[in-house]
Amino acid sequence: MASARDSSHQSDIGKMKTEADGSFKRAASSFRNWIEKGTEFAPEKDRYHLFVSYSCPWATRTLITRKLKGLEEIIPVSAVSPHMGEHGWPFANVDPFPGADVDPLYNSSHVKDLYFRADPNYGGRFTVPVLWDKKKHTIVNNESSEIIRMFNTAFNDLIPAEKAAIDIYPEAHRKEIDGINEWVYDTVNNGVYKSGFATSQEAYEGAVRPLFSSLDRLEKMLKGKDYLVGDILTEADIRLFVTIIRFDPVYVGHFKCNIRDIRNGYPAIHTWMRKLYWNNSAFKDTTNFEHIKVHYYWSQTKVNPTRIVAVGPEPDIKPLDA
Ligand SMILES: N[C@@H](CCC(=O)N[C@@H](CS)C(=O)NCC(=O)O)C(=O)O
Repeated sequence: MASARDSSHQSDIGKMKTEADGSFKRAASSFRNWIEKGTEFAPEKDRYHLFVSYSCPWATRTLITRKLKGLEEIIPVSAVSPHMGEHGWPFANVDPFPGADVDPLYNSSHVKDLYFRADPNYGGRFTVPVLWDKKKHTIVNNESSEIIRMFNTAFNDLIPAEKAAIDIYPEAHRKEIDGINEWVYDTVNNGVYKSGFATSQEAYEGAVRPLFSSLDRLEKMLKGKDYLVGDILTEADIRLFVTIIRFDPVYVGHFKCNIRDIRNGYPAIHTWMRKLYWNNSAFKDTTNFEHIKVHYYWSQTKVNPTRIVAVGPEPDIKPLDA
């Protein structure tokens, strides 16, 4: 169900404007419903569907949490092609790509078709992740930080006890997690985008320097530690991991985040990242370097007009004993 009106300013990243000072500001997500017992969005098996891109760090937060919590059977997933073009994210029926899927619900061509199905007057960007309700034929939520909180608790009655017991946002650590999330979001997760999408020298330096100050701070925090908060895996690790795993393959070159790289410049962050990746399939199986690299280098033509995909670094991630 495509809209008749021209929505290219919403879907084409090439038409996206930066602020007058050359800085990039991320728009807030617009579907913010909550899956909760006793509400119109009740937790049910096979009622919800998750649409993602493997390339997208925000979407990958939801993939990692879905797998950690053992929600694969409860919430099926479909992945788009990494070629985000003038119509936004395409499904495999219009842009076949290894690892990309078709939309099994409506055979949509693009993610934007889902947004217009949910709201014909939708005026925002057509972002992933999208958590879709098959019963109401609408978007439940398109904000990854909220989707992972729902995955953490809402379906606990429907999964095995050992999966229900996994808590990535434990009560006792919430204040600390919230505190870390705040500056990691602003300077690291979004900091790489602010650096890469900047269209003035000042805006770029205003993003890249705080980014590396935060990496320096994280390096100290992770020295000799497997996790950021306490000695357990929390959403703070998940939210940081998705940016760090993309750092050397994409952000160093494509987004000019090159004061240092992770593998040579940050031994503690590097070890933390490799342990999560190599020791936990929720991280490894949801990381697709091909989708990651092709998406950024191909789609963001303002940053990389030739669409040439950089070949390095080799390997994408080093082994644990390197
Ligand atoms: N706040 C959102 C951000 C999601 C987001 O920006 N996703 C990007 C891909 S990494 C996207 O789909 N962009 C499409 C566009 O802006 O056209 C979340 O965390 O879920």
